[in-house]
Amino acid sequence: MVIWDPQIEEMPKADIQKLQYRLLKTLVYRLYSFSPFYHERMKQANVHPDDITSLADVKKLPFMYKADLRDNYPDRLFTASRDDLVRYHVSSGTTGKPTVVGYTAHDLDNWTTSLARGLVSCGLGRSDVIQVSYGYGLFTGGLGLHYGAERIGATVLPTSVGNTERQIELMQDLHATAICCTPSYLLHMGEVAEKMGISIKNDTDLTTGILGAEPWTDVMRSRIQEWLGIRAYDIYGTSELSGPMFVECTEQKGFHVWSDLALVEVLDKDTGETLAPGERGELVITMLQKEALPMIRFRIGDVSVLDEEPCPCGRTHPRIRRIQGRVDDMLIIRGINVFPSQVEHTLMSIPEVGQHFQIVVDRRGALDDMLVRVEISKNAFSDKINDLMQIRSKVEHKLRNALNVGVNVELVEPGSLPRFEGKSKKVIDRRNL
Ligand code: DLL
Repeated sequence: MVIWDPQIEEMPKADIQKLQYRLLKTLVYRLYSFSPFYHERMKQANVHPDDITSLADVKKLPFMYKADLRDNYPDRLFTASRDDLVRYHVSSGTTGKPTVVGYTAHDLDNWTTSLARGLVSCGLGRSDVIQVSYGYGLFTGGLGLHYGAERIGATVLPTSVGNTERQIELMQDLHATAICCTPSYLLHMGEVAEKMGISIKNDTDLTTGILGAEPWTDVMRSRIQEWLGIRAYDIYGTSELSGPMFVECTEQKGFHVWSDLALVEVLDKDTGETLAPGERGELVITMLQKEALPMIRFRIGDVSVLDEEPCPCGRTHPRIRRIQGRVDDMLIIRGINVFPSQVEHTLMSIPEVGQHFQIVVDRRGALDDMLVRVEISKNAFSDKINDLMQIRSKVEHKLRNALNVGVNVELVEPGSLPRFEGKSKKVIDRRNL
């Protein structure tokens, strides 16, 4: 079995924990001494770096939330100087403001290393042609996997998203053996290929899919594997951690969390208590080596289970199982994070829009489709079709700009959407994942 970096990946558990403790201690001292934000947070939580005397003491440290990044937009949480930054990525925040992530050269190197390990762990190497069909724009998926794939010596085909027919032609002509994209985009590709008279299973060299950035299930995996004739591996990460970081190994039973880079805890979302391996709870991650945007006890909002059982692949780093849901209401539409609060924020800034709206998410073919039904305000209500069309395109345009994903808008009469006495149900998700 090929392992990218055996010294780290097969390190005995006791040594990993010593290394983690050393890295945590250094990180906490650095942030307490040099970052006003972390200094203040630690003071409020009544914890001093000297109080961290074992790895378990990580529990004493305060949590961080996505809202901290929003409140410090764009870069007030950065702990590297502008001169040391070499890259930005941007992802959706919980309201109008996006989340900006900065990287030093060392951060990019560690991110690339984590993906190199992950790609090797699912069997890829120098002889592979890896088609990267995640977005390269401000999203982390494209460039992250691009550099990871180059690091292992594979040949990269950087197709990014869209232009699906051309993607399929290139996949065939350049003999791509692996594809990195969202599971729903791969399903869409499969359908488009069939319309072109091409079977991905029989007419291409594709053997491997590195699929993630959105929730999917093992049942979906079986279907994809059978239909497209590939092995499909889950890949997980978030912008705040750098981007995609963890890929399943050939066992296909969860992601190894590289412990020299990340310390993972699973907590009860309500009490904040640490749960034992095997118990389901909210993932909390501390990035042990990040320079530009360190994250301490970041409450990602994803639900999973920590698996400390030895893995037959030989890697000693713990695994987290497939992501089982969110603790908040974040939706993922074609791989892009969308918070209902962002939709509300945008709609409420448009005077022609009333108080009520509803989000309906569906699957059209293999792709997500988002419809926002919007009550028009009484003042703006008109029976002239032209006026209504103008308002509709204004709302669509504003939502597309704010969310980075195309949305259909349906204007409805004032008073026509359901009203609720208790919690309102603003989202109807009809996707059956
Ligand atoms: O989605 C990074 C990424 C790129 C992961 C390419 C995998 C492949 P964000 O846009 O910040 O980053 O979104 C992160 O997406 O908190 C999860 O809720 C969800 N997510 C990501 N991967 C998975 C997955 C990228 N494999 C948010 N399964 C995370 C379920 C996933 N949810």
